Amino acid sequence: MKRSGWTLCLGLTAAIGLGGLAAGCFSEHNPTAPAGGVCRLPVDQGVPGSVVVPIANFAFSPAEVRIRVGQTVTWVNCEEDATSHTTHANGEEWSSPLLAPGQAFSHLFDQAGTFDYHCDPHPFMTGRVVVE
Ligand SMILES: [Cu+2]
Repeated sequence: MKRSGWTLCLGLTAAIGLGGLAAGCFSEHNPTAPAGGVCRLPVDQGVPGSVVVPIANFAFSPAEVRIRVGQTVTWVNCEEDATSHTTHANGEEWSSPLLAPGQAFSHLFDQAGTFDYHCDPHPFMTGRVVVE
């Protein structure tokens, strides 16, 4: 029974290649390993065509994204500790609740423009969405 996980990894090797697989198997079998930038987006938040802005190390990265009218930006808190963040438009076009690590917030941009935003608990965290 314990070998089933490894069997799965071996199967994936063929599908995605040795490099990606080695990392995947390692983390899967070593829960104490650092996440190494792994940031999971909840399945129901994955909007096709949307742009994901990870929040990590007290920063939106990238700080500026360019999208087209009708696209969605999804922010996801990728902090590896318990730090919560928000994404809050300076012009009040959107305002997320506090996002704990692993949580995401999406906003659909239906108008062109330049939208600056910040994080409420950490006003030094700023970002910009340019909608063309
Ligand atoms: Cu913050």
